[in-house]
Amino acid sequence: MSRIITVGAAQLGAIQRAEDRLSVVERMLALMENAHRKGVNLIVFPELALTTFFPRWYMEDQDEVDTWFESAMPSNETQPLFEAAKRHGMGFHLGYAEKIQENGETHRYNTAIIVDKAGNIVGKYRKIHLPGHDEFDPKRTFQHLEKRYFEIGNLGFNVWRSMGGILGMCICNDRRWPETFRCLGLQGVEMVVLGYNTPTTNSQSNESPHLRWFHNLLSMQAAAYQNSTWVVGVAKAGNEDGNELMGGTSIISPNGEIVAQCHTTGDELVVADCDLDDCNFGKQTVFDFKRHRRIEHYGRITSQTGVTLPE
Ligand code: ING
Repeated sequence: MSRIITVGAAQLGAIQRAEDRLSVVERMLALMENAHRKGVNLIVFPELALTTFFPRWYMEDQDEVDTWFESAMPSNETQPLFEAAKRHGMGFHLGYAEKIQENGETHRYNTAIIVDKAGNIVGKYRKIHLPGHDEFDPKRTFQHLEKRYFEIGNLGFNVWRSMGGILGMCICNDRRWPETFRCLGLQGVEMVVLGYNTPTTNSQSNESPHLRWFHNLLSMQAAAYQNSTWVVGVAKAGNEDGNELMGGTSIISPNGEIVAQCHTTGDELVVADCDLDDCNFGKQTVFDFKRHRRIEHYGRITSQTGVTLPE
Protein backbone atom coordinates (compact mmCIF):
# COMPACT_ATOMS: atom_id res chain seq x y z
CA MET A 1 0.00 0.00 0.00
CA SER A 2 1.26 3.54 -0.49
CA ARG A 3 0.54 6.79 1.28
CA ILE A 4 1.24 9.44 -1.33
CA ILE A 5 1.25 13.16 -0.62
CA THR A 6 1.55 15.20 -3.83
CA VAL A 7 3.82 17.97 -2.63
CA GLY A 8 4.30 21.38 -4.23
CA ALA A 9 7.50 23.16 -3.27
CA ALA A 10 6.59 26.79 -3.92
CA GLN A 11 9.74 28.87 -4.14
CA LEU A 12 9.27 32.62 -3.93
CA GLY A 13 11.48 35.01 -5.84
CA ALA A 14 12.69 38.27 -4.39
CA ILE A 15 10.43 40.42 -2.22
CA GLN A 16 11.68 43.99 -2.24
CA ARG A 17 11.63 46.02 0.97
CA ALA A 18 8.93 48.26 -0.52
CA GLU A 19 6.66 45.38 -1.62
CA ASP A 20 3.53 44.98 0.48
CA ARG A 21 2.04 41.76 1.85
CA LEU A 22 -1.00 41.93 -0.44
CA SER A 23 1.12 41.66 -3.58
CA VAL A 24 3.11 38.80 -2.04
CA VAL A 25 -0.10 36.97 -1.12
CA GLU A 26 -1.30 37.44 -4.71
CA ARG A 27 1.90 35.73 -5.92
CA MET A 28 1.32 32.91 -3.41
CA LEU A 29 -2.30 32.46 -4.51
CA ALA A 30 -1.12 32.13 -8.13
CA LEU A 31 1.29 29.39 -7.03
CA MET A 32 -1.59 27.67 -5.19
CA GLU A 33 -3.78 27.84 -8.32
CA ASN A 34 -0.96 26.30 -10.38
CA ALA A 35 -0.44 23.67 -7.67
CA HIS A 36 -4.15 22.84 -7.63
CA ARG A 37 -4.10 22.24 -11.39
CA LYS A 38 -1.27 19.77 -10.76
CA GLY A 39 -3.12 17.88 -8.03
CA VAL A 40 -0.99 19.12 -5.14
CA ASN A 41 -2.25 18.17 -1.63
CA LEU A 42 0.39 20.11 0.35
CA ILE A 43 2.14 23.30 -0.79
CA VAL A 44 5.26 24.48 1.04
CA PHE A 45 6.18 28.19 1.12
CA PRO A 46 9.51 29.61 2.38
CA GLU A 47 10.68 31.03 5.71
CA LEU A 48 9.52 34.64 6.35
CA ALA A 49 7.49 34.31 3.15
CA LEU A 50 5.40 37.47 3.49
CA THR A 51 8.12 40.09 3.44
CA THR A 52 11.64 40.83 2.36
CA PHE A 53 14.34 39.17 4.49
CA PHE A 54 14.31 42.10 6.92
CA PRO A 55 17.02 40.73 9.36
CA ARG A 56 19.55 42.06 6.79
CA TRP A 57 18.55 45.60 7.89
CA TYR A 58 19.78 47.20 11.15
CA MET A 59 16.86 48.89 12.90
CA GLU A 60 16.67 50.50 16.36
CA ASP A 61 13.06 51.67 16.39
CA GLN A 62 10.88 48.79 17.68
CA ASP A 63 7.81 50.19 15.90
CA GLU A 64 9.71 49.97 12.61
CA VAL A 65 10.86 46.42 13.43
CA ASP A 66 7.29 45.43 14.25
CA THR A 67 6.07 46.41 10.76
CA TRP A 68 7.71 43.17 9.59
CA PHE A 69 5.76 40.99 12.05
CA GLU A 70 2.29 39.42 11.93
CA SER A 71 0.21 40.08 15.05
CA ALA A 72 -2.44 37.59 14.00
CA MET A 73 -2.50 34.42 11.90
CA PRO A 74 -4.60 34.42 9.86
CA SER A 75 -4.58 38.19 9.45
CA ASN A 76 -6.61 40.18 6.93
CA GLU A 77 -3.72 39.96 4.46
CA THR A 78 -3.19 36.19 4.90
CA GLN A 79 -6.83 35.08 5.25
CA PRO A 80 -7.04 34.49 1.44
CA LEU A 81 -4.39 31.76 1.80
CA PHE A 82 -6.56 29.89 4.30
CA GLU A 83 -9.60 30.30 2.06
CA ALA A 84 -7.64 29.00 -0.92
CA ALA A 85 -6.59 25.98 1.16
CA LYS A 86 -10.23 25.12 1.79
CA ARG A 87 -11.25 25.89 -1.82
CA HIS A 88 -8.53 23.70 -3.28
CA GLY A 89 -8.50 21.03 -0.55
CA MET A 90 -4.78 21.78 -0.16
CA GLY A 91 -2.74 22.03 3.02
CA PHE A 92 0.07 24.57 3.24
CA HIS A 93 3.25 25.44 5.16
CA LEU A 94 3.94 29.12 5.78
CA GLY A 95 6.90 30.85 7.38
CA TYR A 96 6.38 34.29 8.93
CA ALA A 97 7.57 36.65 11.67
CA GLU A 98 5.27 36.12 14.67
CA LYS A 99 4.54 38.81 17.28
CA ILE A 100 2.43 37.46 20.14
CA GLN A 101 1.28 38.41 23.64
CA GLU A 102 2.00 35.61 26.13
CA ASN A 103 1.56 35.98 29.91
CA GLY A 104 1.17 39.74 29.48
CA GLU A 105 4.48 40.07 27.60
CA THR A 106 5.22 40.61 23.93
CA HIS A 107 7.30 37.93 22.24
CA ARG A 108 8.68 37.76 18.69
CA TYR A 109 9.65 34.54 16.88
CA ASN A 110 10.69 33.32 13.45
CA THR A 111 7.73 30.97 13.03
CA ALA A 112 6.23 28.42 10.65
CA ILE A 113 2.85 26.73 10.59
CA ILE A 114 1.23 23.76 8.86
CA VAL A 115 -2.38 24.35 7.82
CA ASP A 116 -4.58 21.40 6.78
CA LYS A 117 -6.98 21.08 3.82
CA ALA A 118 -9.80 22.45 5.93
CA GLY A 119 -7.78 25.61 6.63
CA ASN A 120 -7.03 24.75 10.27
CA ILE A 121 -3.58 25.35 11.81
CA VAL A 122 -2.47 21.85 12.87
CA GLY A 123 1.10 22.68 13.91
CA LYS A 124 3.39 25.57 14.80
CA TYR A 125 7.18 25.72 15.09
CA ARG A 126 9.42 28.59 16.28
CA LYS A 127 12.97 28.68 14.99
CA ILE A 128 15.49 27.41 17.55
CA HIS A 129 18.86 27.82 15.80
CA LEU A 130 19.00 31.58 15.18
CA PRO A 131 22.09 32.48 13.10
CA GLY A 132 23.85 35.80 12.86
CA HIS A 133 24.27 38.46 15.55
CA ASP A 134 22.32 41.01 17.63
CA GLU A 135 24.28 44.26 17.20
CA PHE A 136 25.41 46.08 14.07
CA ASP A 137 28.64 44.48 12.85
CA PRO A 138 30.67 46.87 10.66
CA LYS A 139 33.05 44.06 9.71
CA ARG A 140 30.31 42.24 7.80
CA THR A 141 29.54 43.08 4.17
CA PHE A 142 25.87 42.77 5.13
CA GLN A 143 24.01 42.21 8.39
CA HIS A 144 22.19 39.08 9.57
CA LEU A 145 20.34 40.23 12.71
CA GLU A 146 18.10 37.26 13.55
CA LYS A 147 19.50 37.17 17.09
CA ARG A 148 18.41 40.83 17.44
CA TYR A 149 14.85 40.53 16.18
CA PHE A 150 13.75 37.02 17.27
CA GLU A 151 13.66 35.09 20.51
CA ILE A 152 14.83 31.48 20.52
CA GLY A 153 11.88 29.23 19.73
CA ASN A 154 10.13 27.85 22.83
CA LEU A 155 8.03 25.04 21.32
CA GLY A 156 10.75 22.45 20.79
CA PHE A 157 10.97 20.03 17.85
CA ASN A 158 7.57 18.35 17.37
CA VAL A 159 5.70 16.24 14.84
CA TRP A 160 2.04 16.10 13.91
CA ARG A 161 -0.16 13.37 12.45
CA SER A 162 -1.68 14.95 9.33
CA MET A 163 -2.27 14.16 5.65
CA GLY A 164 -1.98 10.43 6.39
CA GLY A 165 1.51 10.63 7.88
CA ILE A 166 3.81 12.14 10.47
CA LEU A 167 4.94 15.65 9.54
CA GLY A 168 7.60 17.86 11.13
CA MET A 169 9.00 21.33 10.63
CA CYS A 170 12.20 23.27 11.07
CA ILE A 171 13.40 26.61 9.69
CA CYS A 172 16.44 27.54 7.61
CA ASN A 173 19.54 27.44 9.82
CA ASP A 174 17.98 24.58 11.81
CA ARG A 175 18.72 22.34 8.78
CA ARG A 176 22.46 22.70 9.37
CA TRP A 177 22.20 21.08 12.82
CA PRO A 178 21.74 17.28 12.80
CA GLU A 179 20.16 17.48 16.28
CA THR A 180 17.15 19.11 14.63
CA PHE A 181 16.33 16.14 12.43
CA ARG A 182 17.30 13.47 14.96
CA CYS A 183 14.79 14.95 17.44
CA LEU A 184 12.15 14.67 14.70
CA GLY A 185 13.40 11.25 13.58
CA LEU A 186 13.04 9.94 17.14
CA GLN A 187 9.34 10.82 16.83
CA GLY A 188 8.96 8.85 13.60
CA VAL A 189 8.85 11.81 11.24
CA GLU A 190 8.11 10.94 7.60
CA MET A 191 8.23 14.41 6.02
CA VAL A 192 10.04 17.52 7.27
CA VAL A 193 9.00 20.77 5.60
CA LEU A 194 11.17 23.86 5.91
CA GLY A 195 11.76 27.25 4.35
CA TYR A 196 15.01 29.19 4.02
CA ASN A 197 16.44 32.59 3.13
CA THR A 198 20.12 31.94 2.42
CA PRO A 199 22.41 34.67 1.08
CA THR A 200 24.48 33.46 -1.87
CA THR A 201 27.62 34.98 -0.31
CA ASN A 202 29.14 34.90 3.15
CA SER A 203 29.24 38.29 4.90
CA GLN A 204 32.45 37.30 6.71
CA SER A 205 34.50 35.47 4.10
CA ASN A 206 34.93 35.07 0.37
CA GLU A 207 33.34 31.64 0.48
CA SER A 208 32.28 30.71 -3.03
CA PRO A 209 28.57 30.61 -3.90
CA HIS A 210 28.92 27.04 -5.20
CA LEU A 211 30.09 25.95 -1.74
CA ARG A 212 27.03 27.60 -0.14
CA TRP A 213 24.81 25.79 -2.63
CA PHE A 214 26.58 22.48 -1.79
CA HIS A 215 26.16 23.02 1.98
CA ASN A 216 22.46 23.75 1.57
CA LEU A 217 21.82 20.46 -0.24
CA LEU A 218 24.34 18.45 1.81
CA SER A 219 22.51 19.43 5.01
CA MET A 220 19.06 18.48 3.73
CA GLN A 221 20.08 15.32 1.86
CA ALA A 222 22.07 14.00 4.81
CA ALA A 223 19.17 14.73 7.16
CA ALA A 224 16.71 12.91 4.91
CA TYR A 225 18.95 9.84 4.58
CA GLN A 226 20.07 9.66 8.24
CA ASN A 227 16.47 9.81 9.48
CA SER A 228 14.80 8.05 6.54
CA THR A 229 12.38 10.91 5.99
CA TRP A 230 11.25 13.12 3.13
CA VAL A 231 12.65 16.66 3.32
CA VAL A 232 11.10 19.57 1.45
CA GLY A 233 13.31 22.67 1.50
CA VAL A 234 11.87 25.83 -0.07
CA ALA A 235 13.82 29.02 -0.77
CA LYS A 236 12.98 32.64 -0.86
CA ALA A 237 15.41 33.44 -3.69
CA GLY A 238 16.57 36.24 -5.95
CA ASN A 239 17.88 39.76 -5.56
CA GLU A 240 16.24 41.72 -2.75
CA ASP A 241 17.32 45.36 -2.85
CA GLY A 242 20.76 44.34 -4.10
CA ASN A 243 21.13 41.29 -1.82
CA GLU A 244 21.25 37.89 -3.53
CA LEU A 245 19.44 34.93 -1.94
CA MET A 246 20.09 31.41 -3.29
CA GLY A 247 17.49 29.15 -4.81
CA GLY A 248 17.95 25.39 -4.76
CA THR A 249 14.43 24.57 -3.62
CA SER A 250 14.32 20.76 -3.46
CA ILE A 251 12.12 17.79 -2.66
CA ILE A 252 14.36 15.07 -1.22
CA SER A 253 13.47 11.39 -0.74
CA PRO A 254 14.16 9.28 2.38
CA ASN A 255 17.20 7.90 0.50
CA GLY A 256 18.62 11.41 0.32
CA GLU A 257 17.99 11.74 -3.41
CA ILE A 258 16.72 14.97 -4.96
CA VAL A 259 13.50 14.07 -6.79
CA ALA A 260 12.55 17.63 -7.81
CA GLN A 261 14.41 20.92 -7.80
CA CYS A 262 13.73 24.49 -8.88
CA HIS A 263 16.07 25.83 -11.55
CA THR A 264 15.28 29.54 -11.34
CA THR A 265 15.51 32.18 -8.60
CA GLY A 266 11.95 33.38 -9.13
CA ASP A 267 8.46 32.26 -8.16
CA GLU A 268 8.57 28.61 -9.19
CA LEU A 269 6.61 25.48 -8.30
CA VAL A 270 8.04 21.97 -8.46
CA VAL A 271 5.84 18.97 -7.70
CA ALA A 272 6.51 15.37 -6.65
CA ASP A 273 4.43 12.40 -5.52
CA CYS A 274 5.95 11.58 -2.13
CA ASP A 275 5.11 8.09 -0.89
CA LEU A 276 5.47 8.16 2.89
CA ASP A 277 5.87 4.36 2.83
CA ASP A 278 9.26 4.96 1.18
CA CYS A 279 10.44 5.89 4.69
CA ASN A 280 9.74 2.39 6.04
CA PHE A 281 12.73 0.41 4.74
CA GLY A 282 15.36 2.79 6.15
CA LYS A 283 13.54 3.05 9.49
CA GLN A 284 13.34 -0.78 9.71
CA THR A 285 16.95 -1.50 8.71
CA VAL A 286 20.00 0.79 8.67
CA PHE A 287 18.27 3.52 10.72
CA ASP A 288 16.24 1.30 13.01
CA PHE A 289 17.08 3.61 15.95
CA LYS A 290 15.88 1.18 18.62
CA ARG A 291 18.18 -1.57 17.39
CA HIS A 292 21.28 0.46 16.55
CA ARG A 293 21.57 3.64 18.62
CA ARG A 294 23.80 3.61 21.71
CA ILE A 295 22.61 6.48 23.85
CA GLU A 296 24.89 5.46 26.71
CA HIS A 297 27.71 6.95 24.62
CA TYR A 298 25.97 10.13 23.44
CA GLY A 299 25.97 12.07 26.72
CA ARG A 300 28.04 14.98 25.40
CA ILE A 301 25.40 15.89 22.87
CA THR A 302 22.99 17.22 25.51
CA SER A 303 25.35 17.84 28.45
CA GLN A 304 27.85 20.03 26.57
CA THR A 305 27.13 23.19 24.54
CA GLY A 306 30.58 24.14 23.22
CA VAL A 307 33.82 22.25 22.65
CA THR A 308 35.94 20.91 25.54
CA LEU A 309 39.47 20.47 24.19
CA PRO A 310 41.75 17.63 25.38
CA GLU A 311 44.68 18.50 27.72
N1 ING B 1 19.91 31.91 6.73
C1 ING B 1 21.14 31.24 6.55
C2 ING B 1 21.03 29.73 6.60
O1 ING B 1 21.27 29.07 7.60
C3 ING B 1 23.50 30.99 7.16
C4 ING B 1 22.23 31.74 7.44
C5 ING B 1 23.95 30.81 5.84
C6 ING B 1 24.18 30.43 8.20
C7 ING B 1 25.13 30.08 5.59
C8 ING B 1 25.36 29.71 7.98
C9 ING B 1 25.83 29.54 6.67
O2 ING B 1 20.74 29.20 5.53
C10 ING B 1 18.98 31.80 7.71
N2 ING B 1 17.90 32.59 7.59
O3 ING B 1 19.12 31.04 8.68
